[in-house]
Amino acid sequence: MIIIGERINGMFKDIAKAIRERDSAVIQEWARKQEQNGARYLDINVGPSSTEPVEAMKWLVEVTQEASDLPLCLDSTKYDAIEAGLKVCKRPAMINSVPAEAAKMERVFTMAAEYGAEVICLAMSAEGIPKDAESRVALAMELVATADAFGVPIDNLYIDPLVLPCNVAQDHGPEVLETLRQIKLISDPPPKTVVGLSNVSQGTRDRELVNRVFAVMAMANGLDAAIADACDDELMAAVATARILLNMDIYCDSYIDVFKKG
Ligand code: THG
Repeated sequence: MIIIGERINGMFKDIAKAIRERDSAVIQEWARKQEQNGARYLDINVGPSSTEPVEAMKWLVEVTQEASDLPLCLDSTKYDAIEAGLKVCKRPAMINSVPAEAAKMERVFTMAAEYGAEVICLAMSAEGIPKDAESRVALAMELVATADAFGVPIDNLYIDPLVLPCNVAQDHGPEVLETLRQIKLISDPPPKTVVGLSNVSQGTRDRELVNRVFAVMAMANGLDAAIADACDDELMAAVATARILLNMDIYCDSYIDVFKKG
């Protein structure tokens, strides 16, 4: 499974402060730490409180790239900020994200085609996030068809069924897992899948345990990628172990070390 390091996000107080003070050292330390621990992409999100999201995104991308060669996952609902980030990305990036809404799909898929970017597609519409798997899959199909019409190849798409905190939306858990399974049946080749893993444990006790257990359940249902805490060693070990048990890697005594080195 591909880990997209979640930590460079203004939702975290230290990152919000670093963005305000333009303190590149804090950002670059998190970039290096996540890469060393096995992240394959870095999520870049200026956070909900940024007063200048376009400038902040550009700065975050630039300073992150000074510390790491990993591809970036530009995470914002403000498409001007995403575009500012794409303009300064040295490597093809991932756009995070677009819902199944016509005007937003046009804006995002046009950018994705122009910049050769991958796209995270959210199984939600203007009406919100549906509960049942069938409705989530129907939205995924709409996103896949629209991406194709704008010239974005299916290999560049990640469907996100949208994970909600289990303490307020417990009944969504099985629907998310079923969505992951069914996405693999909608086309050949199918799109990839991704979740925001830490959402599942927001407001719960022993968050790391909740995250780890959900990660392996989602992997058993075909999950390809997760925006997650790459610095949680136990999570990374659980993911490496699940890859062995799902026959995705060859078993050997040093498999966890091998996974960490990428
Ligand atoms: N799907 C997609 N993108 C996403 C999400 C998703 N991006 C953002 C988010 N969800 C994934 N990233 C995080 C990052 C942090 C947390 C959860 C998800 C988190 N933060 C602490 C909290 O809210 O309790 C912050 C507190 C602190 O300062 O320590 O849990 O689903 N496509």
